[in-house]
Amino acid sequence: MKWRSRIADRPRMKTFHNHLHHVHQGRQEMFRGQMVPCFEVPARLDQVLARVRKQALGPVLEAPPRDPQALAAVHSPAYLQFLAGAWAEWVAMDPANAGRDALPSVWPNQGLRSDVLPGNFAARLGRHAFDSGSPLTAGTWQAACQGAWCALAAADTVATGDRAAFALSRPPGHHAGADFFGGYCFLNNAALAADALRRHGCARVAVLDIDYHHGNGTQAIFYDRSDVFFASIHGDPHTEYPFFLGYLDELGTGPGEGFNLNLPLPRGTGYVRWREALQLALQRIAAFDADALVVSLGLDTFEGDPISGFRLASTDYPQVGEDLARAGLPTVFVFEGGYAVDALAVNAVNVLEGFAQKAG
Ligand code: OKP
Ligand code: ZN
Repeated sequence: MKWRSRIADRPRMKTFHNHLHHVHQGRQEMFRGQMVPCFEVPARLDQVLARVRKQALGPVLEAPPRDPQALAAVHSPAYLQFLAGAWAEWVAMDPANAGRDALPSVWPNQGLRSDVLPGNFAARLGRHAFDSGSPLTAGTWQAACQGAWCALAAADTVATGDRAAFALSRPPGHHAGADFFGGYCFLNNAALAADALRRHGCARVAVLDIDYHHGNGTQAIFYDRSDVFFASIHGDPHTEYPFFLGYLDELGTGPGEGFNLNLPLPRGTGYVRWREALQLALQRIAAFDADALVVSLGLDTFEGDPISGFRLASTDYPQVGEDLARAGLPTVFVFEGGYAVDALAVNAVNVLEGFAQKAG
């Protein structure tokens, strides 16, 4: 009966999945002057969840809802108030808006004032956004909140003794800042998890963002803090979204100086060079002496990703998980990007299985 004990010994990781994710479903995003179908689709999560179950990664759970006040740990009250009521305001402007998503068209940049908050809804939509590619829909607030509860549940689980947990949610979170959305992200799940680990008593928490795109929201949230170290490996913002943050010389500010690490790599980078960056980031996390790790797990580093430019193969991802496990830290995985829907589930679960096997 050797096989039986082997199954029983199989390392297991809890997955908290966002069971309400499908109520957020953007219709179209602005791309090169046209409206195109959204890349960030519900099938992404459905596929990953099915594979988590198929591979028996571990228990699949829903997260208990919480008071939205919990989101104020990383988001501003004004932003949360705006997001909670945005859909109702959008429809109140014109009943026909119920059949359209809200997208901003004006922003307080280039010397315009962001310290005033106009009454006009379109103006406030732009004030709290940084791109026109992130549709705000009827279910966005509800889905984003439930995603945040998944991240917080995963953090709680890890803080109370589990070696690792997986927050499987969409919309993603790492582009969302204290008071803005963008890059398909509304609430910063990874930042909420990191902050929760701090509150649970971890003195130092590292966030490692391995999504193809720089986690500008997470960086901004922790930029002046020395208790959360942020490291990101991503497409060089000279050519890659989000363009206006993610450069090597962004080191943190004030007490946070020295606690931010950006490792931009050129479009076209393959696994060998990418892994060197991963090793460097993990060395810095070890030097920081982190007590816990949050991984912003984007799988858009995959060679087949339709909107990204690295060249990792499906067979590389188990070793990514092994390398992460070697850091030896309690680890919360937070799902971010990855748009090659057919390969996404294999790639995501490959990382988690590589981790689980190495972590034992
Ligand atoms: C979110 B996450 C494609 C243009 C890029 C924004 C990409 C957001 C990526 N039409 N739009 O980091 O995976
Ligand atoms: Zn991404």
